[in-house]
Amino acid sequence: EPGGTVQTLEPLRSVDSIASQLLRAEADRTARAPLTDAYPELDIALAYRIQDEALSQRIERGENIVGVKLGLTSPAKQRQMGVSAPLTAWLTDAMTLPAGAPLPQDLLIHPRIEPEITFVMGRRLAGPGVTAATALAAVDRVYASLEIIDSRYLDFRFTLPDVIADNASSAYYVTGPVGADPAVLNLPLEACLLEVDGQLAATGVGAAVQGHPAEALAMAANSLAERGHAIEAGWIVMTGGMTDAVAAPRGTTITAQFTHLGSIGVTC
Ligand code: 0L1
Ligand code: MG
Repeated sequence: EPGGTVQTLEPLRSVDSIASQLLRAEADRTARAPLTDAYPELDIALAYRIQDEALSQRIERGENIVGVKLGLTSPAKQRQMGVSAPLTAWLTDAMTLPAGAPLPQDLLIHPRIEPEITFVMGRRLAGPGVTAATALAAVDRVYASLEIIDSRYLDFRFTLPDVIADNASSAYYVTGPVGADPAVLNLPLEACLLEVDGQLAATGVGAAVQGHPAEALAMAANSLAERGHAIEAGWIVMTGGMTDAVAAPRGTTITAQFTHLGSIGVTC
């Protein structure tokens, strides 16, 4: 074939090795070309097999699953990344950044930060057929959070299957100080101001996340069910960035102030 750069992905042999390559890029802080440059036939189903294999490798090295996150649930994030559908990815305890802890820049490639509404589940939630109302009824507490994302792809350039395989650019997350009863908050109207070094950088509301963050939670339960997974009691579910993500270079301070869910700051 002229050019000869397009290879054929052999799924059964390649899932393990691609998952290892992505975890290696993370450990080595080396951004790489998107998988679809070499494997244009990578589809969403195979991308989730790579994501799940990478999770198995994380568990083998001692990490514990603490929940799931959604990505690309808001129009702002979909536009920013040029991707038009949401996705789910895994959260482990290695991704937890305690409040007040500085961002471990030495472990990151090109971090960005985005504000999110995060649920802590009181009950197990299993699709299919989960609605926003049944999803919200399974929630114990709602928190503000900041997600630190760090794509393993050069310049955050990727397609939907690429970013699924890369666990939705997962790196760290910080949870805010207020755990509210979801029944007392109007989540679509819960607003957030995102500031970089005290300057307003972006604003968002809960409605940016699929109209209501509980819609995103229902979507996660239903799409995980297609792959045989449920959202377990005690897990956290991050519902997706409410605004564009902002760059988090060393030395900046990034703060999110929420209407009722308190403020969170990260020193980068
Ligand atoms: O919350 C989100 O929408 C995260 C999306 C992850 C993909 C990315 O922007 O790198
Ligand atoms: Mg996010």
